[in-house]
Amino acid sequence: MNILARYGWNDDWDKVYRSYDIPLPPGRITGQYGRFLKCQTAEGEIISEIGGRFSYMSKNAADLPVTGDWVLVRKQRETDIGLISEVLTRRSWIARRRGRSHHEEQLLAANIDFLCIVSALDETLNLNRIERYMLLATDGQVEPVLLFNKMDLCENLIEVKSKIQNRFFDIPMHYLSCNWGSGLSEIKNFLQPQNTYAFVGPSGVGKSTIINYLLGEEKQKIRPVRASDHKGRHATVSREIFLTKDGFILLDTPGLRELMLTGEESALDEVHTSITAVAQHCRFSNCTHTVEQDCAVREGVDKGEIPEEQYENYLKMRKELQHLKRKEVYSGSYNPKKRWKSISKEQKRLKKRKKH
Ligand SMILES: Nc1nc2c(ncn2[C@@H]2O[C@H](COP(=O)(O)OP(=O)(O)OP(=O)(O)O)[C@@H](O)[C@H]2O)c(=O)[nH]1
Ligand SMILES: [Mg+2]
Ligand SMILES: [Zn+2]
Repeated sequence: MNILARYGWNDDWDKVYRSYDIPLPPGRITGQYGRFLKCQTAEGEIISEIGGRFSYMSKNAADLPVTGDWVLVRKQRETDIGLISEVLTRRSWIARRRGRSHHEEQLLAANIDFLCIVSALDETLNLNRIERYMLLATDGQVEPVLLFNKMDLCENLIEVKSKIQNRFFDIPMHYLSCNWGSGLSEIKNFLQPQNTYAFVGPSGVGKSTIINYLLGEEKQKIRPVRASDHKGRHATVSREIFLTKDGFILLDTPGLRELMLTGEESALDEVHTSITAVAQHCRFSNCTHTVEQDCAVREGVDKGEIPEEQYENYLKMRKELQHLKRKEVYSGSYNPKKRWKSISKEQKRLKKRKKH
């Protein structure tokens, strides 16, 4: 298999590439280090930077290349440093808002097939936070997978598992302990070669430890968590792609301190599927599930069919997204993601049609 295929290149990408009609070779960004990007091409790895004209033409930071992007790159003869002149249209991405007062989006990675949302089964476990990460996935057209690590630290595993199952019954999930070495072969069975898996989650949950295991070597730095507060000390500092011998493409990310949401309110329906399903039975089709009469969602919460904690988190996340929307309308800001979204939706639609 050629080297680009090992990094996820396929016929679909070839088609996209041809449509650009630019006589430069393609490559995949496998790491970011300040202003330099590591770019894997058929001829090998090229340390690259963003071409001046390209960076000038980009209206938004989100137009610039990130780890996982497929780009067009030209090696400069004098320095051997590559110049990136184009980012091929992204098929999927993960993006968050830069900060509380910003609504500018920060792209964390692109062209991801599965988002592995990692949690630790200790006191840092937070199901509300998992739902926030799930929004990241659905909004970026990525399939979420839940990984629950540090099983060895969980004292009431049966109880915890049933709570998790109750909340995330329709999402693939795996339990593991890197310390015991259990659950890891199950994950290997789940992974598919030539697919890109991004590992996200708070610092210290064991993202890099899992990746090291799958690599079969200690490529990734890990650091013990502080016993006092179970917080990691940010061992991983960059977003980087690793290829395993089995052909899995793994993208490690540093733990996020805070996950500011971005995206469409409609993406919430895919995260909170149990609420969406019950909401069909509300009396009003535009029910907000707060004050209306005959609200099936609130009834579901009262009857214990929808966990109260989930309902509260749904409202909170919705409020955050609505607030963001109002700000966006007010400032008339341009969201470039919408452009990629419509393109990639169109691509998916065409692909589906082809299959039938
Ligand atoms: N008890 C226990 N500790 C684990 C397990 N997996 C990883 N750890 C430990 O958790 C600590 C943090 O692991 P990392 O892999 O660095 O965590 P990370 O999620 O990559 O953290 P950042 O890179 O900071 O985002 C290390 O001390 C690991 O040895 C596990 O299954 N059980
Ligand atoms: Mg790490
Ligand atoms: Zn309702």
